[in-house]
Amino acid sequence: MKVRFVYPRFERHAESHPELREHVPCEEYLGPPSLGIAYLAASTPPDWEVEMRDDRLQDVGLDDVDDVDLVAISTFTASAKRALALADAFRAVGKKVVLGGIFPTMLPDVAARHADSVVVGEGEGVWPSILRDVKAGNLQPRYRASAPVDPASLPLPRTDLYVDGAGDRAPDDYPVQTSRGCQLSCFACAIPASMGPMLRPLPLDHILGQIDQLAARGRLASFTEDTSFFLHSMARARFAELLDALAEREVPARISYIGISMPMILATPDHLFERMRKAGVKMFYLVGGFDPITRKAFTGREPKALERAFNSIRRAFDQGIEPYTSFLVGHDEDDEGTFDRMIEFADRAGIRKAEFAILTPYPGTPVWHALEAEGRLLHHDWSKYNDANVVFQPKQMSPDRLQEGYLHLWREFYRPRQSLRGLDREERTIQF
Ligand code: B12
Ligand code: SF4
Repeated sequence: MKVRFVYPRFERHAESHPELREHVPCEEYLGPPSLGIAYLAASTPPDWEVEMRDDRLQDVGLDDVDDVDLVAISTFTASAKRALALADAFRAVGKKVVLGGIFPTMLPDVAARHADSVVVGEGEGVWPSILRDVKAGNLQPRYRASAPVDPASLPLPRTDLYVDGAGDRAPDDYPVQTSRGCQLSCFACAIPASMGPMLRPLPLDHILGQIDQLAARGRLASFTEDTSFFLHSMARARFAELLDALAEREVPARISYIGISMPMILATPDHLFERMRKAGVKMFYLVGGFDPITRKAFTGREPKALERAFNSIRRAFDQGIEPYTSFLVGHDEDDEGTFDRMIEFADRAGIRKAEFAILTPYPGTPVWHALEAEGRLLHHDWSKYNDANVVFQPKQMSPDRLQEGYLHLWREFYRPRQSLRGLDREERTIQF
Protein backbone atom coordinates (compact mmCIF):
# COMPACT_ATOMS: atom_id res chain seq x y z
CA MET A 1 0.00 0.00 0.00
CA LYS A 2 1.20 3.49 -0.77
CA VAL A 3 0.34 6.94 0.56
CA ARG A 4 1.28 10.09 -1.32
CA PHE A 5 1.58 13.19 0.87
CA VAL A 6 0.94 16.45 -0.94
CA TYR A 7 2.04 19.88 0.25
CA PRO A 8 0.05 22.46 -1.76
CA ARG A 9 1.54 25.75 -2.85
CA PHE A 10 0.40 29.18 -1.63
CA GLU A 11 1.01 32.83 -2.51
CA ARG A 12 3.75 34.60 -0.67
CA HIS A 13 4.03 38.39 -0.42
CA ALA A 14 5.89 38.91 -3.70
CA GLU A 15 3.67 36.40 -5.51
CA SER A 16 0.61 38.38 -4.43
CA HIS A 17 2.37 41.65 -5.36
CA PRO A 18 5.16 41.13 -7.92
CA GLU A 19 6.04 44.85 -7.82
CA LEU A 20 7.65 44.16 -4.43
CA ARG A 21 10.48 42.45 -6.27
CA GLU A 22 11.53 45.85 -7.61
CA HIS A 23 11.94 47.29 -4.17
CA VAL A 24 13.22 44.66 -1.77
CA PRO A 25 16.94 44.22 -2.30
CA CYS A 26 17.33 40.63 -1.23
CA GLU A 27 16.77 37.02 -2.04
CA GLU A 28 13.22 35.76 -2.08
CA TYR A 29 12.27 33.35 0.67
CA LEU A 30 10.77 30.01 -0.23
CA GLY A 31 10.30 28.64 3.26
CA PRO A 32 10.09 25.01 4.23
CA PRO A 33 6.98 22.88 4.34
CA SER A 34 5.44 22.56 7.79
CA LEU A 35 6.42 19.55 9.88
CA GLY A 36 2.93 18.01 9.62
CA ILE A 37 3.77 15.63 6.75
CA ALA A 38 7.18 14.77 8.20
CA TYR A 39 5.61 13.73 11.53
CA LEU A 40 2.81 11.73 9.91
CA ALA A 41 5.25 9.96 7.61
CA ALA A 42 7.28 9.00 10.67
CA SER A 43 4.12 7.60 12.31
CA THR A 44 3.23 5.49 9.26
CA PRO A 45 3.33 1.70 9.82
CA PRO A 46 6.01 -0.17 7.83
CA ASP A 47 3.50 -1.97 5.60
CA TRP A 48 2.83 1.39 3.90
CA GLU A 49 5.17 3.02 1.44
CA VAL A 50 5.32 6.82 1.69
CA GLU A 51 6.22 9.55 -0.78
CA MET A 52 5.85 13.31 -0.77
CA ARG A 53 5.14 15.85 -3.50
CA ASP A 54 5.86 19.51 -2.81
CA ASP A 55 3.52 21.40 -5.15
CA ARG A 56 5.73 24.51 -4.93
CA LEU A 57 8.64 22.67 -6.49
CA GLN A 58 7.25 19.56 -8.19
CA ASP A 59 4.41 18.18 -10.25
CA VAL A 60 1.87 16.60 -7.86
CA GLY A 61 1.46 13.76 -10.36
CA LEU A 62 -2.24 13.58 -11.22
CA ASP A 63 -1.41 11.35 -14.18
CA ASP A 64 0.92 9.16 -12.16
CA VAL A 65 -1.34 7.69 -9.48
CA ASP A 66 -1.85 4.05 -10.41
CA ASP A 67 0.08 2.65 -7.45
CA VAL A 68 -1.22 5.24 -4.95
CA ASP A 69 -3.85 4.02 -2.45
CA LEU A 70 -4.31 7.22 -0.50
CA VAL A 71 -3.58 10.89 -1.14
CA ALA A 72 -2.97 12.81 2.11
CA ILE A 73 -3.00 16.59 1.74
CA SER A 74 -1.66 18.88 4.47
CA THR A 75 -2.98 22.43 4.42
CA PHE A 76 -3.11 25.66 6.38
CA THR A 77 -5.31 28.59 5.40
CA ALA A 78 -2.97 30.24 2.89
CA SER A 79 -2.80 27.01 0.86
CA ALA A 80 -6.41 25.90 1.41
CA LYS A 81 -7.84 27.04 -1.94
CA ARG A 82 -5.18 25.10 -3.81
CA ALA A 83 -5.53 22.12 -1.42
CA LEU A 84 -9.27 21.85 -2.02
CA ALA A 85 -8.77 22.08 -5.79
CA LEU A 86 -6.09 19.36 -5.66
CA ALA A 87 -8.37 17.18 -3.53
CA ASP A 88 -11.11 17.53 -6.17
CA ALA A 89 -8.63 16.69 -8.92
CA PHE A 90 -7.27 13.54 -7.22
CA ARG A 91 -10.80 12.34 -6.52
CA ALA A 92 -11.69 12.96 -10.16
CA VAL A 93 -8.99 10.44 -11.15
CA GLY A 94 -10.45 7.94 -8.68
CA LYS A 95 -8.19 8.39 -5.65
CA LYS A 96 -9.21 8.47 -1.98
CA VAL A 97 -8.25 11.79 -0.40
CA VAL A 98 -7.75 12.71 3.26
CA LEU A 99 -7.29 16.36 4.27
CA GLY A 100 -5.53 17.42 7.49
CA GLY A 101 -3.77 20.45 8.98
CA ILE A 102 -4.82 23.75 10.52
CA PHE A 103 -7.44 24.64 7.91
CA PRO A 104 -9.43 21.36 8.04
CA THR A 105 -9.08 21.48 11.82
CA MET A 106 -10.73 24.90 11.96
CA LEU A 107 -13.28 24.46 9.15
CA PRO A 108 -13.87 20.70 8.81
CA ASP A 109 -17.24 21.11 7.10
CA VAL A 110 -15.69 23.24 4.33
CA ALA A 111 -12.91 20.67 3.84
CA ALA A 112 -15.37 17.76 3.89
CA ARG A 113 -17.00 18.96 0.65
CA HIS A 114 -13.77 18.13 -1.17
CA ALA A 115 -12.39 15.02 0.55
CA ASP A 116 -13.28 11.45 1.46
CA SER A 117 -12.03 12.08 4.95
CA VAL A 118 -11.09 15.03 7.15
CA VAL A 119 -8.83 15.00 10.20
CA VAL A 120 -9.42 17.47 13.01
CA GLY A 121 -6.44 18.30 15.23
CA GLU A 122 -3.10 16.58 15.66
CA GLY A 123 -2.70 13.73 13.21
CA GLU A 124 -0.37 11.20 14.84
CA GLY A 125 -2.98 9.67 17.17
CA VAL A 126 -5.50 8.84 14.42
CA TRP A 127 -3.16 8.21 11.49
CA PRO A 128 -2.64 4.44 12.05
CA SER A 129 -6.42 3.88 12.26
CA ILE A 130 -6.96 5.87 9.06
CA LEU A 131 -4.49 3.66 7.22
CA ARG A 132 -6.08 0.52 8.69
CA ASP A 133 -9.50 1.72 7.58
CA VAL A 134 -8.25 2.47 4.05
CA LYS A 135 -6.81 -1.03 3.84
CA ALA A 136 -10.13 -2.47 4.97
CA GLY A 137 -12.04 -0.28 2.50
CA ASN A 138 -13.74 1.45 5.41
CA LEU A 139 -12.34 5.03 5.45
CA GLN A 140 -14.47 7.23 7.74
CA PRO A 141 -15.52 10.77 6.78
CA ARG A 142 -14.05 12.32 9.91
CA TYR A 143 -11.35 11.56 12.46
CA ARG A 144 -10.74 13.68 15.50
CA ALA A 145 -7.73 13.58 17.84
CA SER A 146 -9.33 12.49 21.11
CA ALA A 147 -6.40 13.53 23.34
CA PRO A 148 -3.29 15.66 22.87
CA VAL A 149 -0.31 13.67 21.58
CA ASP A 150 2.16 12.73 24.30
CA PRO A 151 5.38 14.49 23.20
CA ALA A 152 7.49 11.62 24.57
CA SER A 153 5.82 9.28 22.07
CA LEU A 154 6.78 11.28 18.97
CA PRO A 155 9.20 9.72 16.48
CA LEU A 156 11.69 12.05 14.78
CA PRO A 157 9.96 13.73 11.81
CA ARG A 158 10.86 12.30 8.37
CA THR A 159 12.41 15.51 7.09
CA ASP A 160 14.36 13.37 4.63
CA LEU A 161 11.17 13.42 2.53
CA TYR A 162 11.44 17.16 1.96
CA VAL A 163 12.40 18.24 -1.51
CA ASP A 164 15.51 20.36 -1.13
CA GLY A 165 14.87 22.57 -4.10
CA ALA A 166 14.47 22.98 -7.80
CA GLY A 167 16.83 25.20 -9.77
CA ASP A 168 17.67 28.16 -7.61
CA ARG A 169 14.55 27.77 -5.46
CA ALA A 170 15.29 26.01 -2.19
CA PRO A 171 14.01 26.48 1.34
CA ASP A 172 16.34 28.67 3.38
CA ASP A 173 15.67 27.04 6.72
CA TYR A 174 13.66 24.17 8.15
CA PRO A 175 11.38 24.12 11.18
CA VAL A 176 12.34 22.39 14.39
CA GLN A 177 9.57 21.92 16.88
CA THR A 178 10.29 22.26 20.59
CA SER A 179 6.74 22.15 21.95
CA ARG A 180 3.09 21.74 21.03
CA GLY A 181 0.14 23.87 22.14
CA CYS A 182 0.08 27.16 24.00
CA GLN A 183 -1.83 28.47 27.00
CA LEU A 184 -1.96 32.06 25.83
CA SER A 185 -4.61 33.16 23.36
CA CYS A 186 -3.10 35.90 21.24
CA PHE A 187 -5.94 37.37 19.23
CA ALA A 188 -4.63 36.42 15.79
CA CYS A 189 -2.98 33.07 16.54
CA ALA A 190 -4.18 29.63 15.46
CA ILE A 191 -2.05 27.49 17.75
CA PRO A 192 -4.15 27.21 20.94
CA ALA A 193 -7.21 26.17 18.93
CA SER A 194 -5.36 23.76 16.63
CA MET A 195 -2.76 22.24 18.94
CA GLY A 196 -4.50 22.65 22.29
CA PRO A 197 -4.41 25.14 25.15
CA MET A 198 -1.45 23.68 27.08
CA LEU A 199 2.23 24.02 26.29
CA ARG A 200 3.62 20.48 25.93
CA PRO A 201 7.40 20.62 25.69
CA LEU A 202 9.12 18.01 23.53
CA PRO A 203 11.96 16.04 25.16
CA LEU A 204 15.40 17.64 24.81
CA ASP A 205 16.80 14.58 23.01
CA HIS A 206 14.01 14.78 20.46
CA ILE A 207 14.73 18.45 19.74
CA LEU A 208 18.47 17.83 19.40
CA GLY A 209 17.68 14.84 17.19
CA GLN A 210 15.68 17.09 14.86
CA ILE A 211 18.52 19.63 14.70
CA ASP A 212 21.14 16.93 14.09
CA GLN A 213 19.25 15.32 11.24
CA LEU A 214 18.88 18.70 9.54
CA ALA A 215 22.54 19.53 10.15
CA ALA A 216 23.57 16.19 8.62
CA ARG A 217 22.00 17.41 5.38
CA GLY A 218 23.57 20.87 5.70
CA ARG A 219 20.23 22.47 6.50
CA LEU A 220 19.65 25.53 8.62
CA ALA A 221 17.15 25.19 11.51
CA SER A 222 14.54 27.62 12.82
CA PHE A 223 12.28 27.00 15.80
CA THR A 224 8.52 26.83 15.27
CA GLU A 225 7.77 28.60 18.55
CA ASP A 226 7.64 32.35 18.69
CA THR A 227 7.32 33.67 22.18
CA SER A 228 6.31 30.53 23.99
CA PHE A 229 9.93 29.84 24.98
CA PHE A 230 9.65 32.68 27.37
CA LEU A 231 6.14 32.16 28.72
CA HIS A 232 6.96 31.01 32.22
CA SER A 233 9.85 29.84 34.35
CA MET A 234 9.47 26.17 33.35
CA ALA A 235 9.57 27.03 29.63
CA ARG A 236 12.54 29.32 30.19
CA ALA A 237 14.44 26.70 32.17
CA ARG A 238 13.92 24.16 29.37
CA PHE A 239 14.95 26.71 26.79
CA ALA A 240 18.14 27.45 28.76
CA GLU A 241 18.84 23.71 28.88
CA LEU A 242 18.42 23.48 25.10
CA LEU A 243 20.72 26.45 24.49
CA ASP A 244 23.40 24.99 26.74
CA ALA A 245 23.18 21.65 24.98
CA LEU A 246 23.53 23.40 21.62
CA ALA A 247 26.51 25.42 22.83
CA GLU A 248 28.28 22.22 23.87
CA ARG A 249 28.01 20.56 20.45
CA GLU A 250 31.30 19.92 18.73
CA VAL A 251 29.84 21.01 15.43
CA PRO A 252 27.82 24.15 16.25
CA ALA A 253 24.13 24.00 15.33
CA ARG A 254 23.11 26.30 12.51
CA ILE A 255 20.09 28.24 13.75
CA SER A 256 18.64 30.84 11.38
CA TYR A 257 16.63 32.70 14.03
CA ILE A 258 14.61 32.50 17.21
CA GLY A 259 11.11 33.97 17.36
CA ILE A 260 10.50 36.52 20.10
CA SER A 261 8.30 39.56 20.85
CA MET A 262 9.18 43.03 22.17
CA PRO A 263 7.80 42.41 25.70
CA MET A 264 9.79 39.18 25.81
CA ILE A 265 13.03 40.94 24.82
CA LEU A 266 12.48 43.33 27.70
CA ALA A 267 11.69 40.50 30.13
CA THR A 268 14.55 38.18 29.16
CA PRO A 269 17.38 38.06 31.70
CA ASP A 270 20.94 38.82 30.53
CA HIS A 271 22.17 35.28 31.17
CA LEU A 272 19.67 33.90 28.64
CA PHE A 273 20.93 36.27 25.94
CA GLU A 274 24.45 35.15 26.70
CA ARG A 275 23.40 31.52 26.35
CA MET A 276 21.65 32.28 23.05
CA ARG A 277 24.83 33.84 21.68
CA LYS A 278 26.90 30.87 22.82
CA ALA A 279 24.41 28.55 21.12
CA GLY A 280 25.02 30.42 17.86
CA VAL A 281 21.83 32.49 17.69
CA LYS A 282 22.51 35.66 15.71
CA MET A 283 19.03 36.75 14.77
CA PHE A 284 15.59 37.21 16.30
CA TYR A 285 12.45 36.94 14.22
CA LEU A 286 10.74 39.71 16.16
CA VAL A 287 7.01 39.09 15.85
CA GLY A 288 5.06 42.36 15.96
CA GLY A 289 1.37 43.10 16.20
CA PHE A 290 0.30 40.43 18.71
CA ASP A 291 1.56 42.08 21.88
CA PRO A 292 0.50 45.24 23.77
CA ILE A 293 3.67 47.18 22.90
CA THR A 294 3.48 46.87 19.12
CA ARG A 295 -0.30 47.24 19.05
CA LYS A 296 -0.06 50.63 20.78
CA ALA A 297 3.34 52.03 19.77
CA PHE A 298 2.35 53.21 16.28
CA THR A 299 -1.04 54.73 17.08
CA GLY A 300 0.51 58.13 17.84
CA ARG A 301 -1.28 58.20 21.18
CA GLU A 302 0.91 55.99 23.36
CA PRO A 303 4.38 57.51 23.90
CA LYS A 304 5.21 55.02 26.64
CA ALA A 305 4.59 52.06 24.33
CA LEU A 306 6.75 53.73 21.67
CA GLU A 307 9.55 54.18 24.17
CA ARG A 308 9.32 50.53 25.20
CA ALA A 309 9.47 49.53 21.55
CA PHE A 310 12.71 51.52 21.13
CA ASN A 311 14.12 49.99 24.27
CA SER A 312 13.44 46.48 23.07
CA ILE A 313 15.20 47.07 19.74
CA ARG A 314 18.12 48.70 21.52
CA ARG A 315 18.33 45.75 23.90
CA ALA A 316 18.44 43.25 21.04
CA PHE A 317 21.30 45.19 19.39
CA ASP A 318 23.12 45.65 22.72
CA GLN A 319 22.91 41.90 23.25
CA GLY A 320 24.37 41.28 19.80
CA ILE A 321 21.28 39.73 18.22
CA GLU A 322 19.86 41.25 15.02
CA PRO A 323 16.14 42.09 15.35
CA TYR A 324 14.50 41.01 12.06
CA THR A 325 11.30 42.87 12.81
CA SER A 326 7.85 41.90 11.56
CA PHE A 327 5.33 44.75 11.52
CA LEU A 328 1.62 43.91 11.38
CA VAL A 329 -0.84 46.59 10.17
CA GLY A 330 -4.62 46.73 10.17
CA HIS A 331 -5.51 46.67 13.85
CA ASP A 332 -8.58 48.60 14.92
CA GLU A 333 -6.18 51.02 16.67
CA ASP A 334 -4.32 51.78 13.40
CA ASP A 335 -5.14 54.88 11.36
CA GLU A 336 -3.70 56.31 8.16
CA GLY A 337 -0.76 57.81 10.06
CA THR A 338 0.36 54.40 11.32
CA PHE A 339 2.38 53.59 8.18
CA ASP A 340 4.62 56.66 8.41
CA ARG A 341 5.00 56.22 12.17
CA MET A 342 6.24 52.68 11.60
CA ILE A 343 8.78 53.78 9.00
CA GLU A 344 10.01 56.60 11.22
CA PHE A 345 10.33 54.17 14.11
CA ALA A 346 12.23 51.61 12.04
CA ASP A 347 14.63 54.31 10.82
CA ARG A 348 15.27 55.82 14.20
CA ALA A 349 15.66 52.42 15.86
CA GLY A 350 18.22 51.37 13.22
CA ILE A 351 16.32 48.28 12.11
CA ARG A 352 18.11 46.77 9.09
CA LYS A 353 15.78 43.95 8.20
CA ALA A 354 11.99 44.07 8.38
CA GLU A 355 8.88 42.51 6.93
CA PHE A 356 5.41 43.96 6.73
CA ALA A 357 2.17 42.02 7.00
CA ILE A 358 -1.54 42.76 6.96
CA LEU A 359 -3.59 41.54 9.91
CA THR A 360 -5.37 38.42 8.70
CA PRO A 361 -8.28 36.79 10.50
CA TYR A 362 -7.40 33.11 10.07
CA PRO A 363 -10.36 30.79 10.69
CA GLY A 364 -10.62 29.64 14.29
CA THR A 365 -8.59 32.50 15.77
CA PRO A 366 -10.15 34.99 18.23
CA VAL A 367 -9.95 37.80 15.63
CA TRP A 368 -11.75 35.61 13.07
CA HIS A 369 -14.64 35.04 15.47
CA ALA A 370 -14.78 38.75 16.36
CA LEU A 371 -14.74 40.06 12.77
CA GLU A 372 -17.20 37.42 11.63
CA ALA A 373 -19.62 38.41 14.41
CA GLU A 374 -19.26 42.07 13.36
CA GLY A 375 -19.90 41.20 9.69
CA ARG A 376 -16.49 42.61 8.67
CA LEU A 377 -15.07 39.70 6.65
CA LEU A 378 -15.01 40.69 2.97
CA HIS A 379 -14.74 37.23 1.37
CA HIS A 380 -13.57 33.64 1.79
CA ASP A 381 -10.98 33.47 -0.98
CA TRP A 382 -8.49 31.54 1.15
CA SER A 383 -5.58 32.17 -1.22
CA LYS A 384 -5.77 35.83 -0.19
CA TYR A 385 -5.63 34.92 3.52
CA ASN A 386 -1.84 35.18 3.49
CA ASP A 387 -0.89 38.39 5.33
CA ALA A 388 -0.40 40.16 1.99
CA ASN A 389 -4.04 41.04 1.20
CA VAL A 390 -6.83 42.85 3.01
CA VAL A 391 -9.68 40.40 3.63
CA PHE A 392 -11.69 42.39 6.19
CA GLN A 393 -13.13 45.87 6.63
CA PRO A 394 -10.60 47.90 8.66
CA LYS A 395 -11.96 50.21 11.34
CA GLN A 396 -10.24 53.51 10.57
CA MET A 397 -9.57 53.35 6.82
CA SER A 398 -10.77 51.70 3.65
CA PRO A 399 -9.50 48.25 2.55
CA ASP A 400 -7.76 49.93 -0.43
CA ARG A 401 -5.97 52.37 1.84
CA LEU A 402 -4.73 49.55 4.06
CA GLN A 403 -3.57 47.58 1.04
CA GLU A 404 -1.71 50.60 -0.35
CA GLY A 405 -0.24 51.35 3.10
CA TYR A 406 1.22 47.83 3.29
CA LEU A 407 2.91 48.21 -0.13
CA HIS A 408 4.14 51.68 0.87
CA LEU A 409 5.78 50.17 3.97
CA TRP A 410 7.82 47.66 1.94
CA ARG A 411 8.76 50.30 -0.65
CA GLU A 412 9.68 52.97 1.87
CA PHE A 413 11.61 50.74 4.21
CA TYR A 414 13.81 49.25 1.51
CA ARG A 415 14.06 52.14 -1.00
CA PRO A 416 16.74 54.54 0.07
CA ARG A 417 18.11 52.92 3.15
CA GLN A 418 21.07 51.10 4.56
CA SER A 419 18.78 48.14 5.22
CA LEU A 420 20.38 44.71 5.01
CA ARG A 421 23.87 46.23 4.81
CA GLY A 422 26.40 44.14 6.67
CA LEU A 423 24.16 41.08 6.89
CA ASP A 424 25.36 37.72 5.56
CA ARG A 425 23.62 36.12 2.62
CA GLU A 426 21.82 33.70 4.93
CA GLU A 427 20.66 36.59 7.08
CA ARG A 428 19.43 38.57 4.09
CA THR A 429 16.77 36.15 2.91
CA ILE A 430 13.40 37.54 3.73
CA GLN A 431 9.77 36.49 3.81
CA PHE A 432 8.29 38.42 0.94
C1 B12 B 1 7.08 26.64 9.44
C2 B12 B 1 5.94 27.66 9.34
C3 B12 B 1 5.78 28.31 8.14
C4 B12 B 1 6.54 27.93 6.90
C5 B12 B 1 5.81 26.78 6.24
C6 B12 B 1 4.30 26.98 6.00
C7 B12 B 1 3.34 26.05 6.70
N1 B12 B 1 2.55 25.33 5.97
O1 B12 B 1 3.28 25.95 7.90
C8 B12 B 1 6.55 29.26 6.13
C9 B12 B 1 7.75 30.06 6.59
C10 B12 B 1 6.57 29.15 4.63
C11 B12 B 1 5.32 29.91 6.70
C12 B12 B 1 4.69 30.95 6.10
C13 B12 B 1 3.54 31.53 6.58
N2 B12 B 1 2.90 31.20 7.71
CO1 B12 B 1 3.54 29.89 8.96
N3 B12 B 1 4.13 28.80 10.34
C14 B12 B 1 5.07 27.93 10.42
C15 B12 B 1 5.14 27.38 11.84
C16 B12 B 1 6.16 28.23 12.60
C17 B12 B 1 5.49 25.92 12.00
C18 B12 B 1 4.64 24.93 11.20
C19 B12 B 1 4.92 23.55 11.70
O2 B12 B 1 5.85 22.89 11.25
N4 B12 B 1 4.13 23.11 12.69
C20 B12 B 1 4.27 21.80 13.31
C21 B12 B 1 3.35 20.75 12.64
C22 B12 B 1 3.62 19.39 13.27
O3 B12 B 1 2.03 21.15 12.89
P1 B12 B 1 0.89 21.12 11.75
O4 B12 B 1 1.43 21.51 10.45
O5 B12 B 1 -0.28 21.84 12.28
O6 B12 B 1 0.55 19.53 11.63
C23 B12 B 1 -0.18 18.77 12.57
C24 B12 B 1 -1.71 18.82 12.38
O7 B12 B 1 -2.17 20.01 11.80
C25 B12 B 1 -2.02 17.61 11.59
N5 B12 B 1 -1.84 17.61 10.14
C26 B12 B 1 -1.19 18.47 9.34
N6 B12 B 1 -1.25 18.08 8.07
C27 B12 B 1 -1.93 16.94 8.03
C28 B12 B 1 -2.28 16.13 6.95
C29 B12 B 1 -2.99 14.97 7.18
C30 B12 B 1 -3.35 14.12 6.05
C31 B12 B 1 -3.37 14.61 8.52
C32 B12 B 1 -4.07 13.36 8.78
C33 B12 B 1 -3.05 15.46 9.59
C34 B12 B 1 -2.32 16.60 9.35
O8 B12 B 1 -1.11 16.67 12.12
C35 B12 B 1 0.16 17.33 12.29
C36 B12 B 1 0.91 16.64 13.40
O9 B12 B 1 0.20 16.69 14.61
C37 B12 B 1 3.68 27.65 12.32
C38 B12 B 1 3.53 27.83 13.82
C39 B12 B 1 3.44 26.48 14.49
N7 B12 B 1 3.97 26.43 15.69
O10 B12 B 1 2.87 25.52 14.00
C40 B12 B 1 3.30 28.88 11.52
C41 B12 B 1 1.87 29.00 11.02
C42 B12 B 1 1.46 27.69 10.42
N8 B12 B 1 1.99 30.00 9.96
C43 B12 B 1 1.00 30.80 9.88
C44 B12 B 1 0.89 31.83 8.92
C45 B12 B 1 -0.26 32.77 9.10
C46 B12 B 1 1.80 31.97 7.88
C47 B12 B 1 1.70 32.99 6.75
C48 B12 B 1 0.36 32.86 6.02
C49 B12 B 1 1.87 34.39 7.23
C50 B12 B 1 3.13 34.71 7.94
N9 B12 B 1 3.45 35.96 7.98
O11 B12 B 1 3.84 33.86 8.47
C51 B12 B 1 2.90 32.63 5.84
C52 B12 B 1 2.55 32.15 4.39
C53 B12 B 1 2.18 33.15 3.39
C54 B12 B 1 3.11 34.27 3.15
N10 B12 B 1 2.56 35.37 2.77
O12 B12 B 1 4.30 34.16 3.25
C55 B12 B 1 -0.05 30.48 10.92
C56 B12 B 1 -1.21 29.71 10.28
C57 B12 B 1 -2.55 30.27 10.56
C58 B12 B 1 -3.62 29.44 9.88
N11 B12 B 1 -4.75 29.39 10.49
O13 B12 B 1 -3.43 28.83 8.85
C59 B12 B 1 0.79 29.65 11.96
C60 B12 B 1 -0.01 28.61 12.74
C61 B12 B 1 1.44 30.67 12.93
C62 B12 B 1 0.49 31.20 13.99
N12 B12 B 1 1.01 31.35 15.17
O14 B12 B 1 -0.66 31.50 13.79
N13 B12 B 1 4.97 29.34 7.89
S1 SF4 C 1 1.34 33.83 19.19
FE1 SF4 C 1 2.72 32.45 20.33
S2 SF4 C 1 2.34 33.04 22.50
FE2 SF4 C 1 0.58 33.83 21.33
S3 SF4 C 1 -1.00 32.21 21.43
FE3 SF4 C 1 0.22 31.88 19.54
S4 SF4 C 1 1.80 30.39 20.11
FE4 SF4 C 1 0.97 31.28 22.02
